[in-house]
Amino acid sequence: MDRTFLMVKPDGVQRGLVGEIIAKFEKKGFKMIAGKFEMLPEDRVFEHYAEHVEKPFFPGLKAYITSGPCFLMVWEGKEIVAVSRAMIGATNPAEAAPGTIRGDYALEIGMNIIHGSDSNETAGREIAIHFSKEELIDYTRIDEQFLYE
Ligand code: DAT
Ligand code: MG
Repeated sequence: MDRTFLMVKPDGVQRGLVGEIIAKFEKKGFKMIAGKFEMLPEDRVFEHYAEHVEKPFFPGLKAYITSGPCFLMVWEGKEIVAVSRAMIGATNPAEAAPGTIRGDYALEIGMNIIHGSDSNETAGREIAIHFSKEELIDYTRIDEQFLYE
C-alpha cells in the first residue's frame, strides 16, 4: 500500500486545524500509521527541505517551520501521494482550489498550513527523516472491506 508523509505546520496547529485536517484524511478512507507532535529540530529542517536550502525564501521558511510545534504523520492508502496532494491544493493558497485544505484555510504561500510529500520516492525519504521503523504501526482499519474492492 502507498504511504505519504503529512505535517500540519505551525500555523495550522496555532489556528486549531489539526483535528479537522486529520478528519478529512480519515473520512477519505486513508489510515494514519504514525503521528507525533513536536518542534522540528534544525537538522531535520535542512534534511526535509534539502531541495530548497539554497533558495531565497529558505531563511523565512526555516523561521516559520520552527516557530512552533508541528503535527507529523504517516498515512497509508491507495494512491495516497497524488490524492493527498490534490486534497491539500496548490502551494500558493491564493491559487488553491476551494475545497482543498490550502484553498479553504490559508491566504499566503509562506503560511500554507500543511506539507504533503510530492512523489512516492519523496514520501519514502521524508518518512525516514522524521520517523523510525518502530514508530510505524501496522494494523487493519475495520472499514477496509468497504473501502477497497
Ligand atoms: P509544497 O509544499 O506544495 O510541496 P514546495 O515543495 O515547492 O511546495 O515548497 C515547500 C514550501 O516552501 C512551500 O510549502 C512554501 C514554501 N515556498 C515555496 N515556494 C515559495 C516561494 N516562492 N516563496 C515563499 N515560500 C515558498
Ligand atoms: Mg514540496
